[in-house]
Amino acid sequence: MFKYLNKIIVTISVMVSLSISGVANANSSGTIMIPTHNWSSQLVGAEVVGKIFEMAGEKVEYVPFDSQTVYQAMADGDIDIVHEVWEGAFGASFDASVATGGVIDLLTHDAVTREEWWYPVYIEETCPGLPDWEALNACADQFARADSGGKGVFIGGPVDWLKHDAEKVEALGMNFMVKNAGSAGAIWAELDAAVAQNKPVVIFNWSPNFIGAKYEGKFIEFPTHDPACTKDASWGINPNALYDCGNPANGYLKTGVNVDFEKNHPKAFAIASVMNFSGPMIDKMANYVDTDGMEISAAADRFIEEHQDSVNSWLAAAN
Ligand code: TMO
Repeated sequence: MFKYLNKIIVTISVMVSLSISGVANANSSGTIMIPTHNWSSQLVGAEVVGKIFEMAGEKVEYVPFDSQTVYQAMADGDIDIVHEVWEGAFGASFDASVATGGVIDLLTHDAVTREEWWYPVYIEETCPGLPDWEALNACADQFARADSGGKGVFIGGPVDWLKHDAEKVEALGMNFMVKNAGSAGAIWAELDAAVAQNKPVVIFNWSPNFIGAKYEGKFIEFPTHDPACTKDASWGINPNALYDCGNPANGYLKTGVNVDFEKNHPKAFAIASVMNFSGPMIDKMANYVDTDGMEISAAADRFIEEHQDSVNSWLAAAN
């Protein structure tokens, strides 16, 4: 009997904590659930948002979450707010969650975003015609590796960013293969190693981000994005395939919230409605961690310190 007591206690406490988090969003005394993802600006921003909500008297909890499935979770009420909805990576999942009626498209940040293939500028010396994608493709062999069968290697992001790079390569008939990095840090490691040896490399990158301050580089120019490109195969230069285009070059960055967020957390809702991040703010969030080597929570404190006027104006919305 005693042998099982521990297990029973553990089981009961798991059930209790599950039911507590299960009702967390159902009333105004609940905890605000904020997801954390796998790139630095988001991790810092999540704690900036959380700390500001705490200043207004709310309770918050951070939950590591897949950056695609988080949208359904927000529609279901398990997540309250996603403060970095990048159009290129998450627009489709976000739109689907808004269409369920469970998510509100609350705010478009001032930050304008781009997510795309990117190279350090010295590559232009050996590969003429960049940043055009056909020029890149003509130089594919320069980007080949021992295990790539003669194809150029593109270092993509983690798979949950769902960039459709393999489909893009296929649709555009490029002589490239996609190697997905396991983390944002793994992309920067590939870039650092290549730059140190002056070797060709093409990686997934985005803006705003810290890396543009570290190395001079450019995004590859693919055929200009059009919403039809990802929905209608007949659109674009390949009449039989989706994704024969680049990502949006002037993408949005949005905040989305659960449909009951206003009812459950009116103060946090009021703050989130005006908490607008600029491009340089997102740059800084990434930079504190990726350049300065700060811990996430300390970086969030520093952001708040260095943006006291903005933070105060956001907090004022709760009063
Ligand atoms: C989703 N991201 C900003 C890493 O491209």
